[in-house]
Amino acid sequence: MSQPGLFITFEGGEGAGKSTQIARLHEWCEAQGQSVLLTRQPGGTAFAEQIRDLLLHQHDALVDSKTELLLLFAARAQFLESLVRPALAAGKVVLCDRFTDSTFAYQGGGRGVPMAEIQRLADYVHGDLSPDLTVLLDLPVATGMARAANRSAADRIEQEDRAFFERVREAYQARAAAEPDRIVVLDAAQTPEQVWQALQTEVEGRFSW
Ligand code: Z5A
Repeated sequence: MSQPGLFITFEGGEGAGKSTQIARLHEWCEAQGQSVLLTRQPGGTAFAEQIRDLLLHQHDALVDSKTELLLLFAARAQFLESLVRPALAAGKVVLCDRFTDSTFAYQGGGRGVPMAEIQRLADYVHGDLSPDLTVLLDLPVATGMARAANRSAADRIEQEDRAFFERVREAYQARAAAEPDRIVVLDAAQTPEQVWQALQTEVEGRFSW
């Protein structure tokens, strides 16, 4: 879709450093004079943040994978219509911590939901909207889990086992191989400064600000 703004999404497994790098890019974009919307998935609006709570908190009942998928896309539909599309139309740079590649990786790769079903929902909910750039921070699962272990208690999805996160990583890598123009893969095992240098080079090379 041709729009005045730019839509940049960040993806990766546990502890890949998305929050760290997105914060640096946010600061840098503003220093270039860009107006930035920093947001996340699931969530981003008050309504969608309530769906995020439902998705990430522990529940007594098992959450069926179809229910999880539909809640993710319900939150996403609200988020796109009320937040992202207006921001892009106003010429903003939208930086989003996770988007639909997460759904292909976690629900598709991790849970085994058929990719074609996810694609059908994505087509319906996205319409003609697609990220201009997706930054995939790729990291061995064990390294990411060790980093994540140092922070707050694991949420419902973070409690999955290592095999789940290996499937997530493989699904991300498959998507990057299928869409090399949109998805740039950065080696997230480097230091934060090295990852940032690679990210800045990529952004500067693509967008003329
Ligand atoms: N989910 C889903 O299943 N389906 C979907 O469609 C969507 C999401 C959209 C959201 O979790 C969960 O929802 C997520 C997928 C699922 N669950 N899992 N697993 P979230 O957004 O709350 O959390 P997260 O996305 O998993 O983020 P994170 O694990 O907290 O990590 P991060 O943002 O990528 O990393 P960070 O906070 O920047 O860094 C983590 C730690 O590592 C921190 O102590 C840093 O200081 C450190 N760090 C960062 N970079 C480095 C480097 N380069 N070297 C060493 N240490 C570093």
